[in-house]
Amino acid sequence: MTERTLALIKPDGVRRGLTGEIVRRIEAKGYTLVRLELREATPELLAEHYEEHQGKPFYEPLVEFMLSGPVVAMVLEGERCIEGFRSLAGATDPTAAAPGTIRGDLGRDWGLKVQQNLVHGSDAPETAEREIGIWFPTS
Ligand code: DAT
Ligand code: MG
Repeated sequence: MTERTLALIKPDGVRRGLTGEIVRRIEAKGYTLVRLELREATPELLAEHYEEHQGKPFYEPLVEFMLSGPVVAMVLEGERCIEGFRSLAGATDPTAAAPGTIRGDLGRDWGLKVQQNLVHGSDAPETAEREIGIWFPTS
């Protein structure tokens, strides 16, 4: 089934000049870029985006990190692209993420926990719809 997902290049990816490499991998996989924008997140937007993580010990540092620079927000489209982009991204911890994945090939632990893991991808159809609405309310 054709579906849409929200993908983000986090501030570490933009800062390290990996935007092109990450977008290249998405396009090489065959997903369509429906939206792509360089954006500054806000505390309000991130509170909604990371609603499920509010109250967890890593929540505040995560939000602070996500506010540390611009992010690239994208809407991708394709058959099973929610699962497919998560697979391209790799496991949450970039040190443990498999080689061949974005996090596994391009990320590692920089001494600031696993939050610097380059990308975000929605994890289910309901989450994707919710997150696309948060980042692209006009779509
Ligand atoms: P994912 O981004 O793989 O969907 P998640 O939704 O569980 O992972 O967590 C959201 C982000 O929060 C994740 O990309 C990095 C950060 N994070 C998760 N678990 C963490 C932890 N134990 N310590 C520090 N940061 C964490
Ligand atoms: Mg998640």
